[in-house]
Amino acid sequence: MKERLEALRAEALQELQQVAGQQQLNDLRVKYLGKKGALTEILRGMGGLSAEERPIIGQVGNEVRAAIESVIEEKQEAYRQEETAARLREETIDVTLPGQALPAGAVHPLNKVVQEIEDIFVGLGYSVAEGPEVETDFFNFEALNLPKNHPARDMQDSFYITEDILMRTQTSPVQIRTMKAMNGKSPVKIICPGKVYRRDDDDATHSFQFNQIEGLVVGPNIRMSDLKGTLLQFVQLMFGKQAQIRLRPSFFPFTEPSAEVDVTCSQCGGHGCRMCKQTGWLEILGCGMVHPRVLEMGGYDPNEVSAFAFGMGVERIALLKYGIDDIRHFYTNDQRFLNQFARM
Ligand code: 2U9
Repeated sequence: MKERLEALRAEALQELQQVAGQQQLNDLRVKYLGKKGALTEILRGMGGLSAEERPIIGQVGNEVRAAIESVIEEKQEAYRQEETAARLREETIDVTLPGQALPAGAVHPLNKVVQEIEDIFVGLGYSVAEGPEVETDFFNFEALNLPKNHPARDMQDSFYITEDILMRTQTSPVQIRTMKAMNGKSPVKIICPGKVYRRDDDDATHSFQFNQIEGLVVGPNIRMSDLKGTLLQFVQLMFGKQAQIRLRPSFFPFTEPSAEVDVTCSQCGGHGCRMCKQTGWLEILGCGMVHPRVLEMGGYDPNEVSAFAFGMGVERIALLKYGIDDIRHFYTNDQRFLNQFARM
């Protein structure tokens, strides 16, 4: 039996030396080491051996199995390495080939201006607050001291959805909502960016839908001088250190006193030109001290706190900043217009 085992080893190793391919290697594994293979077949005859012979033949059997297994494993490993090398050769990428240029998108100039204004006010310690574009009569008008018969509430001026629900005409309802949510706590220091809707005929300076940013600061001893200092700071960060402002008395139902704010004309530096109609000034926003009735409506005691507010149209700021003459450029998405802002 020992001779048969040794002969089997020699035959197997000989055949394995000439193996060609994984499939054949597998077949040889089955042929020699499988359940019905040659080795099992020989060892099955061990039942007829004496007690002394059995362990000796058993050991030879194990040695033969180990020798065949070791060569099979060696061959298997060589095939694996060959396969990996072939895959690496096949999947090699030439990193020096030129890439495919994809057209890059860019932030829309209006959103750019919004981001810039937000950055300035966040730098001054403000938070950004947002709210719904579909509003109730209470938040859009009533709470802002625009009672039922006020001319600004004319059906002709706003987009009404029902008698009590409309598209907001300004972002001020967000400030009212924020004040109410604060439950009389101060300070409040927010800016509210967003789209607003008015029934205007579209032209170079008007649109039925446009973007606003309003600001509100509530706290003890908030004064007009705080408002003016804040706006000067904003204007100089937005238009440059040389920019100056002036406040002209005005009227809004939600602020008292109220003012309109002009900035020195960036075109002529304040000397007078066509753009500023020879005045040296350009109007950029409205502002004022929040009306005591509005403070009450927001849940504050006007004897304990005061507040300032301001509001600006983003399109107008963008027109002035970039010297554009028609806001309709912002809405028509002409690539030749938009591309000018792509890398600004
Ligand atoms: C609350 C109290 C007061 C916001 C203000 C203006 C003045 C203003 C216009 C600028 C150009 C609107 O886009 S525009 O047409 N806005 O002049 N807005 S004060 O006053 C508020 C807001 C909220 C609670």
